Amino acid sequence: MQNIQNYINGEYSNPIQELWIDNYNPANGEVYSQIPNSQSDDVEAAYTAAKSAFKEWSNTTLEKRSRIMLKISELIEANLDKLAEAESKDNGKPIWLAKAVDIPRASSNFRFFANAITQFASESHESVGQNAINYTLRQPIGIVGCISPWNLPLYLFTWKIAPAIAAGNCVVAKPSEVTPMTAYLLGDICTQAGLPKGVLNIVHGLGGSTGQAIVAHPDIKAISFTGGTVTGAHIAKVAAPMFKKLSLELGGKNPNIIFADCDYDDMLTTTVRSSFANQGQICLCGSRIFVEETIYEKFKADFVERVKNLKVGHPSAADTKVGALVSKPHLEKVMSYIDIAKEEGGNVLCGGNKITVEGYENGYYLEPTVIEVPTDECRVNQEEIFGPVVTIMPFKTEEEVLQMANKVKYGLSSTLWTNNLKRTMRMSNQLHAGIVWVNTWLMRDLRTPFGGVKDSGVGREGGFEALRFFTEPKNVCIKY
Ligand code: TXE
Repeated sequence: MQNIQNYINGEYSNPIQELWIDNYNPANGEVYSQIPNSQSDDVEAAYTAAKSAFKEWSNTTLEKRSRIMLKISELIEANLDKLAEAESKDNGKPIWLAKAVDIPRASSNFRFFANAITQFASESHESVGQNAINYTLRQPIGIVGCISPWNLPLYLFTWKIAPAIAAGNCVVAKPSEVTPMTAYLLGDICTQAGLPKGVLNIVHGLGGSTGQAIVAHPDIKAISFTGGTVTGAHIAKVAAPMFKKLSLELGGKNPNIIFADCDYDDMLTTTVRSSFANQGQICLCGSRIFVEETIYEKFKADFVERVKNLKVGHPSAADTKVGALVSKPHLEKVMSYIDIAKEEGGNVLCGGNKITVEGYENGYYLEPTVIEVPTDECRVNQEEIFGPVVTIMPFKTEEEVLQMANKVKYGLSSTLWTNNLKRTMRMSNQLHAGIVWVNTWLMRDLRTPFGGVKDSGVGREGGFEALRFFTEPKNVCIKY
């Protein structure tokens, strides 16, 4: 049994009150490690370490910050196999996916922000006729909190930490209690890279105890959070009276809109991926598929055939396309939606059942599931399921599909398949979403703003948006 420890002031330590939580391997349902359930005293220790590091770190040259971050990036790459194995064991995702996407992306996050900070410029405004010049200082906030979820563990953890420290802040960070392992390993990598003690502090534990203590800490002045919408709303409530800066990246129920004039094969292949990548546990997955009536029956047949052929299996098997869901409660939540769909008159075209993988009978495996829904207003079409379950239904006109696409409380991403330029422009303008992909999905350029509208959150991450979030602008006006 491997015990995970907090990483505070550059050192690993047990939680002060010695409270521990079991950590499960979703591929076989077994407890394989224990993690701290840190309390407010642990968070206070992390805060104190961050505070004592802040003066020096915020005055460290950009070149030096950048050099250390590039070293972290290199070390993540050098530990690719070890980190990918840990991620896969913790999360249930296929190991090839962790190796090809999650861990390389964590490395890119540090590399990207190591470079971005050296290009981050602020504005100046000459007050013509008044003999004055204004310039804007972009100062680090101080101590910031980063709280991340379980679906893309190291990828999303570093997506917050990298811009935070690049901008000169010191961080108290909490990964999800469901997938703590790669965040734990990151501590050692930061030490090896020469990150000064206290710049990054990692406390493990439950949302209601550790996470709550970070959000409620009066001197942690900004919170960057990715997770569920209900949790995001709670965090906003706790943080509001303290006027904290908040970046909330929450859930999604993203439309995947397919017009008959699209490049069909490309669309079909990508739609399988956008539906079931990472077991459908990505906030950007296209979980509501709308297909133009004239190609609906053909699409339905082709899509279901492809989905039936997706191999569900142990995350370490090379041919596994769909691994295990992250946890037992999550599997149960996702399966409950399949029952709800049936009650609502949905037609399960394929999947819908728990799978037993030989040798791993207690793992959390579910067949990729496609549900044809009678109306866009049913619960499975409105609520975030966050698993390998998608809905499909036909549409007749652009106006009709636009209305259905927008008629949900979420607004994270949208995917549009068409070769009609005017329609692309019209629809991109009108879709309620922070991101619109046209003839592609999850193509990311780290310079672009990332985030959602409506219940998908507030604020944007990515590029200079993230550096703006993690700095306070100060206007200096000099009369001469
Ligand atoms: O997320 P939580 P859960 C969605 C998805 C999923 C649902 C719930 O629909 O089924 O959310 O998942 C920490 N104060 N997404 O319950 O609880 C928690 O410890 C401070 C979408 O697992 O939001 C973890 O570190 N922190 C999503 C993080 O918040 C708190 C990814 C996220 O956990 C806290 C994951 C509190 N009171 C789930 N309570 C996405 N946007 O990609 C919990 N946390």
